[in-house]
Amino acid sequence: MVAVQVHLLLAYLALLTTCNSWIIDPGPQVIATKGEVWPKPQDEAKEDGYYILSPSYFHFNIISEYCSILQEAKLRYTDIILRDKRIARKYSANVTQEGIKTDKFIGYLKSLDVCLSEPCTGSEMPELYMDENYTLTIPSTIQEKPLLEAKSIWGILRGLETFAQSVYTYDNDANLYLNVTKIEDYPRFPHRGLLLDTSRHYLSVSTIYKQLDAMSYNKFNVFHWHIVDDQSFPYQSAAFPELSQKGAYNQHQIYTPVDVKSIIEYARLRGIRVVPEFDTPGHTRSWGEGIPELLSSCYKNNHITNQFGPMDPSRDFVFSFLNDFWSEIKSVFPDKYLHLGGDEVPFDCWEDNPDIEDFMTRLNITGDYKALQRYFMERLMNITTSKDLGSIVWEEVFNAGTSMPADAIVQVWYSQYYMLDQVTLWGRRALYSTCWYLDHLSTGGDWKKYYLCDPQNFNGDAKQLKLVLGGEACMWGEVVDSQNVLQRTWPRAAATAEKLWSAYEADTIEDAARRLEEHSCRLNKRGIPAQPPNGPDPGPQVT
Ligand code: CP6
Repeated sequence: MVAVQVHLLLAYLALLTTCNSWIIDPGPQVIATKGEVWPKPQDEAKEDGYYILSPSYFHFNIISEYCSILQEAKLRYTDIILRDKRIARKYSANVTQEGIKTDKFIGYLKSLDVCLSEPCTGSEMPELYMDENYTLTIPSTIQEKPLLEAKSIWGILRGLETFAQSVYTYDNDANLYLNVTKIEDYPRFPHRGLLLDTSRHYLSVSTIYKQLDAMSYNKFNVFHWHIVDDQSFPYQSAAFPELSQKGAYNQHQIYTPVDVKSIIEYARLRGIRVVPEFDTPGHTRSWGEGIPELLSSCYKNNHITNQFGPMDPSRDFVFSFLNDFWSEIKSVFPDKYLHLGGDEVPFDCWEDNPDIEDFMTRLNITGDYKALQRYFMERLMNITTSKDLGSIVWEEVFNAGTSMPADAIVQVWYSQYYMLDQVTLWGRRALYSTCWYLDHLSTGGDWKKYYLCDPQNFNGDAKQLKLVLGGEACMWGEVVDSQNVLQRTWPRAAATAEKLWSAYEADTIEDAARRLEEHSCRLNKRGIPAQPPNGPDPGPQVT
């Protein structure tokens, strides 16, 4: 008898020490949703009536001319659904038909008709302003056919993602459920980007693939590849192999032409543009390892030092190099737009350099380093424009008063909304990033801060607001590499994704928190190591 009591006491003590929730009130839980889509569709009507996906028969029924992008997508999404179905087979033996046949149960869903109404050649490239609209109808009777419909292949890709997300399961019952739904969906902004920096730390090609997977699960459509910077030059150039031979961290941490091609193709199949950034004239130290003549030499007390500053605008060689370099980039990267950088140009090495001083005297801009910065970017944009390339530049280029081609796009990363007002007042198209710096960490739930930002929250007129093309979440590479970049990006970047895709104020923070709980879990199931979005309770409200 005593022995039993001791036993019980020990068990009770063990509970006290291991189950903290018995002692501490865990507070309100964020309960995950079921089958809610992230980012939230523009127009969605859902009903309680539901189907169960027929475990062994479910398939996508493609109604279109042969389209390789669509065939590949069919395989991917069949796989995503089948992965859940394998679990379903394991468990569904325990579920009786009676158990699920309530009055809301409509029937078993054997297929989804996927109808691409305009021809697809298979060689389409995603581009700015591409058509991403689609409609998804899961009808309320078995007489009608479930249908995903779009004019363009990009709309079909977005719709397949929505369909896969709409399918849900319950614990201990892994049938695949799908509610009666009618969705008409399209993006709010045409440019929805994620910046990844592969210079401060190298990211493996497989990590970039994972990022592209995760981007497609969030309907992002631009991979802004900040490929080189001061710290390393991993891009292997065919015309200038010395750049990566000397400027990469080592000869394993490079992107070969085959790697680059594969990444562009992987992105294309997911409706994602690859916009590479070769940032000049600042942030170029690694270029100088291979080709030192590109950079301005720094001077101290009228003596040359072994330090280098930004690219040297006084040398014609620099521009003839850039002309050849950008010719190669145009042939490697198919997107119409390329990112020219132009941010954070430090003037100190320009200031003490006698050749640059002479040059500025000749240009009649003595002492005006902003004018020199303008000169560099204008000459660079003459080169890119002559190659019929569109230019994206950081906000400093606009601030310096640089003349830009009419189709240039200005990316605001430092200033608040008023800069969007300025840029668009001058009739320029703009991208916003200031509020979406993923390398700035704060305690759990910091996605809320991203969710409260909106790139049209400034007092512009309708014409100005239309010039805001969207924005980008920025994952700079100083403190991330292949080991942690996915965890740090997801699900935090999902907040940006929803702001850029969904309607203005599409959801409240509280409901978004529930939906993001489900979405993170979904990313985990699909092999993306997203971190917990909320912590154990909703946390303090962000103001
Ligand atoms: N690298 C480059 C960076 C940054 C920029 N350009 C940057 C600056 C400040 C912050 C975050 C990132 N690391 N090339 C500015 C666009 Cl807070």
